[in-house]
Amino acid sequence: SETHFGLTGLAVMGQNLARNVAHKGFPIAVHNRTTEKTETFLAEHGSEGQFTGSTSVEEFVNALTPPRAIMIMVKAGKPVDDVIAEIKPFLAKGDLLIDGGNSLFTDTERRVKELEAEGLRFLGTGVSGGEEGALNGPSIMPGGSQEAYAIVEPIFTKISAQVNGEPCCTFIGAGGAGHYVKMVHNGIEYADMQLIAEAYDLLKNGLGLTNEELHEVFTQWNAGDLDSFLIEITAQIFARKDDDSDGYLVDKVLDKAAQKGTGKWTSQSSLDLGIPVTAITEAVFARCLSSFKDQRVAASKILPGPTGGKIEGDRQQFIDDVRDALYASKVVAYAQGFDQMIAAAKEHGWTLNLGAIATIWRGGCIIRARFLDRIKEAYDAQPDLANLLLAPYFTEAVGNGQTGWRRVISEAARLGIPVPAFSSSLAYYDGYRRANLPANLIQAQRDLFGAHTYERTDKPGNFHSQWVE
Ligand code: NBP
Repeated sequence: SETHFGLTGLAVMGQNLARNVAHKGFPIAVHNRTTEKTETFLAEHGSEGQFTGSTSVEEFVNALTPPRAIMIMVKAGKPVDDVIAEIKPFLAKGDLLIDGGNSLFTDTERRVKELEAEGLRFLGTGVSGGEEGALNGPSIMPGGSQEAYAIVEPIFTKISAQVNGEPCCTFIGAGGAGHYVKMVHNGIEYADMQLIAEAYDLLKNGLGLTNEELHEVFTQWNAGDLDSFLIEITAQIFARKDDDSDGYLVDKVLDKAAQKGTGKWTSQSSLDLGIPVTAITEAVFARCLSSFKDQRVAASKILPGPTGGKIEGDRQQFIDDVRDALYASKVVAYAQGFDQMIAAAKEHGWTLNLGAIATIWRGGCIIRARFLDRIKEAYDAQPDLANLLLAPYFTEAVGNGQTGWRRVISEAARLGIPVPAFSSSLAYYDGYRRANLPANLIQAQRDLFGAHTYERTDKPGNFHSQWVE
């Protein structure tokens, strides 16, 4: 049968997506800059479906019957522009290019405009789920034009993860909306991981739990409201013994967290929009601080503070408190991420369906979690919800958890255990629920030193005062 779909860039993600497409019965042409990779791929997986290999870009494009849909799975940034430039001369009007990498949304906005001006189509598509998701069903976030999406909808909705018979793929919005939403997804992933790491630190270094006990605690948490992929794999990590010693593997892993930039982009964009996205940003900074290993080792011998203290009192109570702190902070992290998407949609003229976004994050992706059903329900009930914290379910959940949340943060401060994401989430919560903040003083200061003027609580207008006689 005719082949309309092609994929170039056969690294881990590209290989697995190509196999996924073939497994679902769609014929597919494949290509990679380094030809040996294509050959190895076909030798290993060629029998899994209907593949056409190629040794040049021209041969690759010509293996496809128009309207062509070509997925690009190369490193984000300049490689994407290079690949587009190489493919373009062989395309016909109406052909579709799909960038499935983690591209910066502003690059995607530019590419959509440039290609559409030349009569071509472009979809900037977020793909989440790592290599396992790519093979067995990722969460897919396509953005660009609806008619471009219609061309690949039958393939994308088949290869994506399915939850309760619904595909984890939906058209996100115009221009760079798909990559924007994928970026926020990754930012939330950073926050989720940091919150789990803080819970781990408290339970390990505050309470003295062993890896076996941590495995038990996370396994139990995964059976409740916290049920999610990240909690599940965390439980698994604590059970893994080291191959080269009689200890556990997690204790042998160097405590320097790496990052590829999507968390940083989320924070940068939130600052541009003026939306407080504190949990994600603290998570990015926590990774930065972790990378200064040598400085931290040196400072640990110089800077005073409480060390080695332990949590006193009821152990199970503290474990439950940490669970509540984790859940409440997670709600705040998601509330902030969704707030950011609302602001970005306004800024860029996208129409985002937040309930649908929560729906496609329920499966396939790294932040998949039971809790996303609650988010979907919140937006279904109230599409113009100002903040997720105001949805009755979340108001109640955070309200019920706040006593433990506060206890955990006080204990962390007492023992000198850093919990930046827990505590900034609580600070956001307490700031957001305050009718009055001390910003009156800031306005007074600004007016005093810079004549920036201020508004009054008792009458309209802008005022300037001579503060000091
Ligand atoms: P990489 O991001 O490591 O990219 C490697 C691929 O890019 C190879 O096929 C390589 O070809 C090709 N490439 C490069 Br680099 N420069 C090129 C150029 N100038 N022209 C043509 N091809 C070029 O692969 P990945 O980890 O599979 O990720 C692909 C995309 O998916 C990235 O944007 C990534 O951020 C995103 N993503 C990854 C994951 C994950 O779990 N890894 C998850 C979600 C999204 P070569 O073989 O000839 O060097």
